[in-house]
Amino acid sequence: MIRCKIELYIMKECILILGACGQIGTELTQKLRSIYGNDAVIASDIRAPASGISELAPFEILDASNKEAILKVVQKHQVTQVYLLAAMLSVTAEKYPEKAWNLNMNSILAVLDLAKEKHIQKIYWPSSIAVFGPTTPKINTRQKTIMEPSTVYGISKLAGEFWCNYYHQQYGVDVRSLRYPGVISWKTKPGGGTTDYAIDIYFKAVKDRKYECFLSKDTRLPMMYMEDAVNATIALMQADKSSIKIRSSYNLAAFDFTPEEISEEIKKHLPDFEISYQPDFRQKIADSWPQSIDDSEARIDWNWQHEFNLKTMTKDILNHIQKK
Ligand code: AKB
Repeated sequence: MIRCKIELYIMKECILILGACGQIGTELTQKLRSIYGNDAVIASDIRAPASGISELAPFEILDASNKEAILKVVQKHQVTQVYLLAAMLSVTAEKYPEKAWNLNMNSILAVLDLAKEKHIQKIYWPSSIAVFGPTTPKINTRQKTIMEPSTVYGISKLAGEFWCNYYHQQYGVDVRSLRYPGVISWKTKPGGGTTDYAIDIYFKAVKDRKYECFLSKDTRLPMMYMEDAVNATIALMQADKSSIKIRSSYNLAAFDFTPEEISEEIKKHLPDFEISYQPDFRQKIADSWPQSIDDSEARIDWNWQHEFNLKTMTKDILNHIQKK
């Protein structure tokens, strides 16, 4: 009788986060470390965090668009998965179109190539509602619809989505992506986004009891609390490969509101809060995006469910900022 000895090698996951000091990167790193352990999640960014490297250790200084530098870190730590969060957002990208295009495109192409060359096994890359444009139907915007983005950021995200799908079809790369709406957080502030007003408003409400909004009072945009965005990201990455039917990027939604509606919600906690409106160039960007998103594919394919709404999010954020 021939005896076959089957040895099972269980590969330990090691995750590299590119852009770990940013708004989403900070909270995603914390959550992934609570799941996989500190040493299994390597944080990285173009520069050291303001609070000092030791707090984020293990930490690497890394340019997300430099493929060779990423490869060195991948090999050093035997990285299996990469979460690429480094990007230039909508407002900053309009100011520096070339820089934005280079960062947003070179980083995703570098990581896709590393997966094609079998250095890494899985990639997470965020897209955005910015892939839609002025000609897209605005209410309950579907997964597949007219997509003619009018911003540099949106063009780079839509091109990135096509590249993700291409690398999956041609080379079997396991890349997963979500089209984030405006993500609202209180731990780390974002920089250079159009939806950032919905974060600043809470800080100004607590500190000054007034806020001047750069969007008009009836500008409705899709939004989500950070906790839900982080949970969605990890759920997508942990989902069985066979359940991921969309390899460009999934629509993702929780709720939507206008500046007037968020200010009314804040007033329930801080009755003397006042808002005024001074729309600027960012209004045009906001006007080009959907007002609400249909994310039924994400809910069906990998059971996405959000938890927070405007009311519960506002209560939670104000509690945290007031304690801070
Ligand atoms: C931005 O406002 O640029 C981002 C986004 C919607 O992707 N928050």
